[in-house]
Amino acid sequence: MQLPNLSDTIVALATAPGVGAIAVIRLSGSQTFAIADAIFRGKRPSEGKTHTAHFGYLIRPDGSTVDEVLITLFRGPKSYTGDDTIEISCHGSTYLQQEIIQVCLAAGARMAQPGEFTLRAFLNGKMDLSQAEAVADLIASQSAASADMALRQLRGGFRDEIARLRGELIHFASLVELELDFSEEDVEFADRGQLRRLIETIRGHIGGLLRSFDLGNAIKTGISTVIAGRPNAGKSTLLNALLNEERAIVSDIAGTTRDTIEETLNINGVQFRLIDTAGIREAQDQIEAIGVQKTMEKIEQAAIFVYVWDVTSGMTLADVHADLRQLVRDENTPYLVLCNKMDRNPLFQSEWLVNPADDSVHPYLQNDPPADNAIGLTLDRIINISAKNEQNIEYLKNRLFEVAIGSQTDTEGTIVSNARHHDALRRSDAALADVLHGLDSGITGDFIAQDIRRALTFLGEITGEIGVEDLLGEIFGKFCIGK
Ligand SMILES: Nc1nc2c(ncn2[C@@H]2O[C@H](COP(=O)(O)OP(=O)(O)OP(=O)(O)O)[C@@H](O)[C@H]2O)c(=O)[nH]1
Ligand SMILES: [Mg+2]
Repeated sequence: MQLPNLSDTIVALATAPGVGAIAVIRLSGSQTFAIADAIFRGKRPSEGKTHTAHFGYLIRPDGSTVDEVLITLFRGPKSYTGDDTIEISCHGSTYLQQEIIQVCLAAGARMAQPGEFTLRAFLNGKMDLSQAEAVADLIASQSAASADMALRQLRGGFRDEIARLRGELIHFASLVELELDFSEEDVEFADRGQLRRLIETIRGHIGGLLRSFDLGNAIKTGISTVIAGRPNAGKSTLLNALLNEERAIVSDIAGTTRDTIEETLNINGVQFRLIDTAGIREAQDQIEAIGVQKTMEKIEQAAIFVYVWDVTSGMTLADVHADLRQLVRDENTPYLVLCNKMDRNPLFQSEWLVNPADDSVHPYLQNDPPADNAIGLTLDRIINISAKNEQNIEYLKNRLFEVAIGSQTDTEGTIVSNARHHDALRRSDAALADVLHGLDSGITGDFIAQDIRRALTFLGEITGEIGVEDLLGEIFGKFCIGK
């Protein structure tokens, strides 16, 4: 994709399209102040100081007034894009917005492409590529956790970390390359043992970043939480209780829910995508069979699996265990077992329920432990609830949060949330693995240096220092216009 002409002065609506109290139109590029002088009646923009706001009138080429506006001046390089920039705050009618943009176009600006303001900020060195991508994530964020994550990246957390890793590698790459200049003398400037330890440390670090992607991606897109179990267990009642809204149809007829129902729920600032499913059993008809099939697919893609057990149904914990073994194919998927309808079974109304975190042994685990417990069912995964009476629902929400996020949010560590970054890290890690293989098999310095350079290139792609020209169109094309 070809990059737009960066010497043009560009204009776009910066606020959301539609009617609002105020709209902001942004103008940026070398001709910004010349254009502003032509279209603004008030203090001459070109004579104004940077970072000042001025009241005046926006006028058409024929001298007629479009609107009363406030303009804010930013002289490059101290602006978002790094170029001269003016923001025009006008009254928020869609007609006025369009009219002002037309006036700017007539005076010599052109319409900005999606993400072009941020593209310029990147090319002018105002931010690196990972920060520019964080801008898009921040705009798209729908929960406190995803906004925090994007903000951390925007502030350069990831950039600094990558720069540190690269710095260490560059040092060694240059030592190894120096050896090549003295190849006849058979010297080793780069201590091989030290190099190995460094590569191992860096790989350990990259491994942590790679692992954080699951969480990062889940925070960005919402944590898919699948509610499943046998028919009539109370899954839809639970969905409603969690949402505090009568979202799904509830009835005492087994097989009420046939299609999956998806709703989002914010728990402590993290977005969960709750998915209520059709109860699992031998389907009675074709439609139900499709529903059960869909349930199985959802469980496979789930980040968290919530199994609802009706404790009035006569099902034992061993039965539950058998269900779980069958349903949870990926043993890394965290799950919770909910003993629902506890209001109707005295066994589940012991002291244990009043304080579910108490570590006294759950009556069912004590009396009826699963024979092999192959899935590692433990007490802290079992929660007594009454979906209908909304008992222990708050506790369940906290447990969902803990299971999804664990202790990972208290660490200030970097969380990778961008698939492009994940891919670059993966390739960099593979190149470093090659370095280690090379050291093991005693290959010559020039091959080792080559592999280190390869790892460096992949890391450099994350921040945009290296070889990303082809990617820019794709990355910035996903932005909204005006950013
Ligand atoms: N006493 C009691 N009844 C409950 C509780 N939770 C659900 N029920 C009842 O159990 C029946 C089934 O509830 P649903 O929520 O429709 O069950 P489901 O698992 O969605 O069922 P399907 O969609 O058919 O798979 C309804 O009559 C609910 O009122 C509970 O905590 N206590
Ligand atoms: Mg249902």
